[in-house]
Amino acid sequence: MKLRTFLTSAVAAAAALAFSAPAALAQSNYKSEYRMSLVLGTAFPWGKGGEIWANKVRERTNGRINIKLYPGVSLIQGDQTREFSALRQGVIDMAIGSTINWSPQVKQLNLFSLPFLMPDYAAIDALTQGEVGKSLFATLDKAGVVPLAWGENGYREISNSKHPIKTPADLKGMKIRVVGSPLFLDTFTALGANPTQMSWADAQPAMASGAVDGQENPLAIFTAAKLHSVAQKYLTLWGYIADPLIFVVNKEVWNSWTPADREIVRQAAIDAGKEEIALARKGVIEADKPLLKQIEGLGVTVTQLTPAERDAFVQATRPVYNKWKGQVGADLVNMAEKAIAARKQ
Ligand code: X2X
Repeated sequence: MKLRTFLTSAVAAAAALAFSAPAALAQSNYKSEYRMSLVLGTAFPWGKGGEIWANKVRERTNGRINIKLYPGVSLIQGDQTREFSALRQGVIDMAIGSTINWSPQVKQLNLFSLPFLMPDYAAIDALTQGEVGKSLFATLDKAGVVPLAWGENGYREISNSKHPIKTPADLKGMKIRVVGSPLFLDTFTALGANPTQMSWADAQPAMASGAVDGQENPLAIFTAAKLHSVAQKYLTLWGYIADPLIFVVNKEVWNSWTPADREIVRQAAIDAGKEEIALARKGVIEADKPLLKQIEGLGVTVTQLTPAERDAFVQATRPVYNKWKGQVGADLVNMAEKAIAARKQ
């Protein structure tokens, strides 16, 4: 090889190295596996959403970002209300979390648990897909995580082992398992029940043993977790709250990725979120509600409230709504109320 040719190719090689160095360097910081925390596994829309997100990211990054699912919030020993802190600290790399489970740390997320704020799915969408959603993402960003997309757990209907619930009086003295946000204690106390906080992992054995009488969760959870087999024989459709899910990534992990990979992860979360929401609503948005038929087929008595019956629950929980409006932030709640009033049906 002539000296000139040699020098030219050496320069070209050095230039190529210089160009690819930042990307190569960045990617050498990539972990071989990223840990995604979830409360529920792939038998549920929630866990399916995690699987869909992970698969899209793996495919679109050609395996540069490899995500493993940790359902049952196993990275934090099942203690779902610690998930947000663990995310911030880096014990968890990414998560799809319920607004309920993160609301002890991010008080604004209690918005979705204000009783009877959201009358229908259009109301949920008006919040998550509008200004309220943007404001909450800004809050989460400030709180130290990177929020990417919305998903949905669903409308939380109430079940129990004792008798049909048609009026607040039917809840009197009933032991109801709730998630660990104080707002739930206020709501169920206002209804005359005896609420008790416990994790989802502890809830199922507690229902089986009769330590608690009832619980509230979306219908997709009722069927997939077979709650009829842990004495939940009565189900009332009251649609008092619904919990959205949020797709997030730990900030350091996010910053360790190239801008192109961040964009892939974000878009994959948005795409997976849409698919997950469709799964979460399947069986309940159709006119004949096939999921309800399935539940009745399991021997469960399903109670539908008349508007007047439902209103008795609205009235009984109004003081809780008003008290928590202040705690969540009156401006945010006002923004939410306006967005719901203006929603397209
Ligand atoms: O614990 C629950 O009830 C569950 C599974 O719905 C949540 O994580 C909020």
